[in-house]
Amino acid sequence: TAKETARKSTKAKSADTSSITYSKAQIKQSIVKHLHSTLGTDENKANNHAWWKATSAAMQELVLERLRTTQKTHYINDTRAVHYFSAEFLMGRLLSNNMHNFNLFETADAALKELGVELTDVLEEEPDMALGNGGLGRLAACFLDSLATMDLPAIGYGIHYEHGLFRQEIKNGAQIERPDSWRHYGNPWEICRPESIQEVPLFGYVETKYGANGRVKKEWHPGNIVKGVPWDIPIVGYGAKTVNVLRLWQSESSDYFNWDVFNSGGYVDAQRENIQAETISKVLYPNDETRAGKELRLIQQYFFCACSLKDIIRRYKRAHGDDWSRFSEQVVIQLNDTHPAIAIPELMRILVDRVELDWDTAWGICTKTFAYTNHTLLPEALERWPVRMIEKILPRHIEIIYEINHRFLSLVEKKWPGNNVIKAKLSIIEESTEKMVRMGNLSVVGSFAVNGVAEIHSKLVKENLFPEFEALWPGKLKNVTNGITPRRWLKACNPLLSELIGKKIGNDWPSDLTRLNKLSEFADNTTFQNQFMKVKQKNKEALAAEIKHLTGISVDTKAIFDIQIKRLHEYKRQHLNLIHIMALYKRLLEDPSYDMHPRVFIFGAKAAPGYTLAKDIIFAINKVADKINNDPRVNHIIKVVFLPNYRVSLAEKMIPAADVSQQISTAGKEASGTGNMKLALNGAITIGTLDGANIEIAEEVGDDNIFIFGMTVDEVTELSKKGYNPFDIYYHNNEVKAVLDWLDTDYFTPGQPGALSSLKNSMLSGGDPYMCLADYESYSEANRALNIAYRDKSRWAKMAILNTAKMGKFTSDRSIADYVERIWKLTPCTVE
Ligand code: CBF
Repeated sequence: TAKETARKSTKAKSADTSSITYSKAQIKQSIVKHLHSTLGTDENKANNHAWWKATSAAMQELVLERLRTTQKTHYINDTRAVHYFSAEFLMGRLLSNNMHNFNLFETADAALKELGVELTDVLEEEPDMALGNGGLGRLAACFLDSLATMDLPAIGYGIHYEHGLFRQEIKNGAQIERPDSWRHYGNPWEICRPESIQEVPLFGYVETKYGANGRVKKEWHPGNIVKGVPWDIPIVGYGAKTVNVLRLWQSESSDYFNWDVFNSGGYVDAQRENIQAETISKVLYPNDETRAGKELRLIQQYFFCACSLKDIIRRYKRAHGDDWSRFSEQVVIQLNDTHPAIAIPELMRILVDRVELDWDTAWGICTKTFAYTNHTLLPEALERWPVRMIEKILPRHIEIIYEINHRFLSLVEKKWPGNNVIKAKLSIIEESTEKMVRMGNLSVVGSFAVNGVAEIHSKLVKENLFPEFEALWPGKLKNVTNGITPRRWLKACNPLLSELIGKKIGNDWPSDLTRLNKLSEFADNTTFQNQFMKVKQKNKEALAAEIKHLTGISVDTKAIFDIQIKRLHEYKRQHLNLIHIMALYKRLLEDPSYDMHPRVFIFGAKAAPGYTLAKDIIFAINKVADKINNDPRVNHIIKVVFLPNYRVSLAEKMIPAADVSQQISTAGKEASGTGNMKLALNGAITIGTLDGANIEIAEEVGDDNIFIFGMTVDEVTELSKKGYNPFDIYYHNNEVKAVLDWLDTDYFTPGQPGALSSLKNSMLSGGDPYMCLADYESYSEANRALNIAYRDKSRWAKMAILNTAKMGKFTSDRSIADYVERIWKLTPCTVE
């Protein structure tokens, strides 16, 4: 089974980590050496940043040695490899992760101590590599960790954004975006590989030529050529045997620099082209779940796909020359969402125009090479590009897309003769006022497998999004439930809990998470319950200190720490959480003896800069927080905290301290979620809807250990069909009415009545598209039940332990084992 594959391929490794013998003295010596000869400073002058760089350089020395052996082994064995194409990789920090994976964390800690330096301070110096928006990018990062851990030959391909996701500041309650400069002062992990630079054509026109044999030949004359410079980030697996690579492309102007303009004195004009080329990898589009629809975004997508394909082909040809028959045996390309879908026509272009294979052979290779993961059903996230835009930027690709579509529609005609409705629905080209290319349809047609990311989501992909594709190609649509790496999301981020678990059940769990299940045996044991909750308490104290440091707010660590961390989006319903907090506030004002355990509501979320309502919700959370936190009538019972600049490294501090995990999306909208898994793994109890992976979490932990509320997917569909009117609830539920009306006053925004009205409007006249009000009553009930459960210390401890114990399924090692078994058909390659 998939689980066994995961276990087998990682089993040896957990024992092997101990074989990495690198002493404290050696680490110390290496750090000092780098301080001196890499950074040109010394122990007396070095600040924490310099220590971070020197320590990273010392680690990188080990990493590169393993990288070399890995690459050599893969080359000698001519391994089949997965190539993970993703516009986003949300890596976070690497030093602590690499130390853990080398099993050198404690040794390095001791070495630095002897040098008079605190490792925890040094780790704080590392900027997050925030080359992603949220779940999709972080999933890619977890997958890279698991692939290396499981000794699977893999390479991640993406964009070397100069600026990752913006840094969020909060000014007077509102989000302000500041540029992120993750490599401003140099990044010790990346290696530039100028020897593997690629050139990428853009714009121009296509010439049709007729060969002597009557064969039509297409020649693309690009109007512009940019250079793709690869930067490699080594990816260290747990146990540090396999070190794979994440290759990120940076754009530069090509050598076709405009020398004529330059020589005739137009120095500045000649630079313009440089700047345009460099713009391609300048910045990550900060949208989660919405298409950007911008020319530059399409160019970014094509840019990294074209570079990556050339890179793959170069490597393939080194081993197989011009024998293309084995290409799809050696190469599998996973498309992380439709963002890299343009790789499909690009590979066709290479095979047909350059290699001169006939169409059918080329298409055969393509459709055995690509696989596609769908991450969302939200219509606004399904990419469609105007035909005219593709025509302009990629004139040859649009011809190829039309040809793919033409051949595909003949297949549809065979299956459903004369059915133009189905044809219009399945067509890759959408015949709207402005013709569009549907990247989802292109991805399904051009791939041999398509998967959703949780059981319910995959079911909906099959039944609602692509039902005809399922009929056309039964079995092509699959499920692979997401997962998270337990190395980062438990071992490294929660050392106290990891230690406790280790003492109780041994230290094999990071490479076989199902072993956590052994903790269930101790769920009723009072001593273990106390130990478990003591760790939670310590983690809460650490977070409380961080909250104080970041916001100045003091919180009671005996209160329930209730956490909602994720991108700000209406479907995730942070505003449902907020109106419920307001209702609690109101209950307390009206009845000071209202029975509730003190609770700190903690949020972390970035809103896309152009998403006004999302920013309004952040503003509202902060304004309500100001009022409640400063109201002596209630602030010993409720506190509300919005932690600015939510990112991977902040998540690592928040997650271990959570008592409650808010996973409250409208059923059917959250494809999977992965924060839900991280929080539960660290012993937080979920209050959530039956959406995405929450359903599978509920199955694992059992109904007694989760607070499920709200409508199911079917009930949501039913209600939409019937016609949902939020005013029905507004007029029948006094609490809902009072809270929404409160938003119209200036109670939370003194002197500015109406400053929070957009929230009320969205939930009333705006039609409440995500049905907050419909789920309100049930949410409020679930919160009551949660409050009662928390009062019973032993019951809560048992629930928390069982949440940790039952998370085995959600390791990304299991997800990867599923991909291997159901899609990639890879074999592990041990690196000696
Ligand atoms: O599959 C990973 C995650 O991807 C998203 O973040 C996405 O960008 N579409 C989804 O919203 C998450 O549900 C999912 O866990």
